[in-house]
Amino acid sequence: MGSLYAALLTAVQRAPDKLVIRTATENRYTGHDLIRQSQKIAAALQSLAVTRGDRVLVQVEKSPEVIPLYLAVLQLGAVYVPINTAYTLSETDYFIGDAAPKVVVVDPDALASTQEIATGHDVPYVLSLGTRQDGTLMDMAGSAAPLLQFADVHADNLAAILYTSGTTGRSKGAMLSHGNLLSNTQALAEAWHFSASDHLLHALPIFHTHGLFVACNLILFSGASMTFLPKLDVEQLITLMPDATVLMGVPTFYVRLLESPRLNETVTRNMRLFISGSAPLLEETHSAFKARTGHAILERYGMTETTMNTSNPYHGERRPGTVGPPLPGISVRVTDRESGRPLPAGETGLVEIKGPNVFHGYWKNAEKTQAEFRDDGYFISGDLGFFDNDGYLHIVGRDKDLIISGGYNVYPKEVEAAIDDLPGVVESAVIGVPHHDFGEAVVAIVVKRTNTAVAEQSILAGLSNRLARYKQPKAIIFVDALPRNVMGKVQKAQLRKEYEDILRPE
Ligand code: MCA
Ligand code: AMP
Repeated sequence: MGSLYAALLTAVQRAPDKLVIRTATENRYTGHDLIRQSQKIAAALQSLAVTRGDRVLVQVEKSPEVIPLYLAVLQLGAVYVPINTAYTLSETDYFIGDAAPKVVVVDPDALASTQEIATGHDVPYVLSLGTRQDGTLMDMAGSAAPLLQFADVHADNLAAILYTSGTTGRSKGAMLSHGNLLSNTQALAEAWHFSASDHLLHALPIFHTHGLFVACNLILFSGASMTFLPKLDVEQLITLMPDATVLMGVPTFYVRLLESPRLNETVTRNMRLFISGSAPLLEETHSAFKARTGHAILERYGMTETTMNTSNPYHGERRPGTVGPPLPGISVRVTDRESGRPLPAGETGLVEIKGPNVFHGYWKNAEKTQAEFRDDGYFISGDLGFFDNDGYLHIVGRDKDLIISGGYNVYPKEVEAAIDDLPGVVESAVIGVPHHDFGEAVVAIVVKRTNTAVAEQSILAGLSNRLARYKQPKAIIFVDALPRNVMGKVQKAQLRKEYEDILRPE
């Protein structure tokens, strides 16, 4: 197994005239055009001396043009580093400093502000890419002759670094190799029976594993096609469903689809597969969807560090509330939290993963990497679960202090640190509470200094330039003191219980 790029190129070249990517209104790329455009972008990047191992950091709005850019980076053997467009400038500053990219690509509107940050980190080039095939990168590619050669990379060479929030400090970059991504794509193509006749409705962001690797790699590798939609719009999805075969989404997609009276068996009758992941799908969502459409949503389980680990079966029972057995070639075990001893079926412990999908460590962070691997090579996921007697994995909770809101991870420590820095705040505790739409939502419990005028609005205003919108609390509660145990540790479980209904609809 070698280059992910070579595998995707071979697959796309099989049907050069086929329309691979379209939007709701435009036919954008045939296989031939997609490859040609990526080769022109590769030539443009090469003219800036981008070469093997160089990072290319990309923070742009979703558009079909991002796919040839991604392919171009892979073609050069460089490392693709996608960043959430919701990040504030101060968050972006950290990622640019940490990744030390040779090139940063941003939205045309963000060019000047990013240039300033990038200069501070000695980044040689900042280019722009807009959603209307515009920007300085497009200008350079337009006049470039397509680059036909591609880097002869090994399976262990890095293809991408994806940042995932850290439980203690700042986000860590998960280093994913060509072998990681290609092996997982092959495993998913087989497990989910993907073929050239598939058409995916793509409404996820493309800066995370789910929307980029699970969705796009799989479509290109299968010689299939997709409709690229800028964001989730359930009415648009339902309108497009009769011409599609697959949807991938986070649980919020399915909760919102069910809110539409137009969702029924007729509109979904050409669909062969609805896939859910990134956060737990409630059993009630699974059964309501089955009752309304006749389709059993296929739930799978993954992580940025490992891409996909387990999946409910394509044929056979898709068991609600479980994430299914391990994918072929991947070992998953459940161990005792303290001793690390593997546990039998039925007993809950830490979920650990080993296989060709498991990442190569955290970028510039050997210490953290070492802490999260067992001596025998298993990666400690930080999720808690158990296997049932039929080998289906049940994720029952998290050992890590993590909130997953609408499929986005929020690390309470990061939000607490930002709140605690604000004037008038003594301390805070950030928790996730049930939310009908996002699954979990961020809530902050704050202790303020006596006689200060700190209010919910002043805290939100103080956070607005520091934290991406999805990390900001949906509610702020003021208390006199945080509950602590004898060791002085804040009792988050108690807070979660106390405020579990705070965001439930009346
Ligand atoms: C938007 N907002 C959110 C979220 N999204 N707040 C909390 N959590 C969120 N996820 C904010 C907006 O800024 C806005 O704030 C308000 O909530 C309402 O926004 P809305 O228009 O409803 O949002 P949307 O554009 O419809 O987005 C909701 C969404 C989206 C469709 C659930 O967040 C989404 O696409 N999530 C998918 C994330 C994803 O791809 N995760 C995969 C990670 P205001 O109005 O106040 O400004 S990869 C992964 O986890 C692993 C590897 C895996 O297994 O896949
Ligand atoms: P990320 O750090 O964005 O890669 O998120 C990975 C985390 O998402 C995992 O460690 C799990 O906690 C969670 N996750 C992903 N898929 C599922 C699922 N189907 N059910 C429950 N949790 C999930």
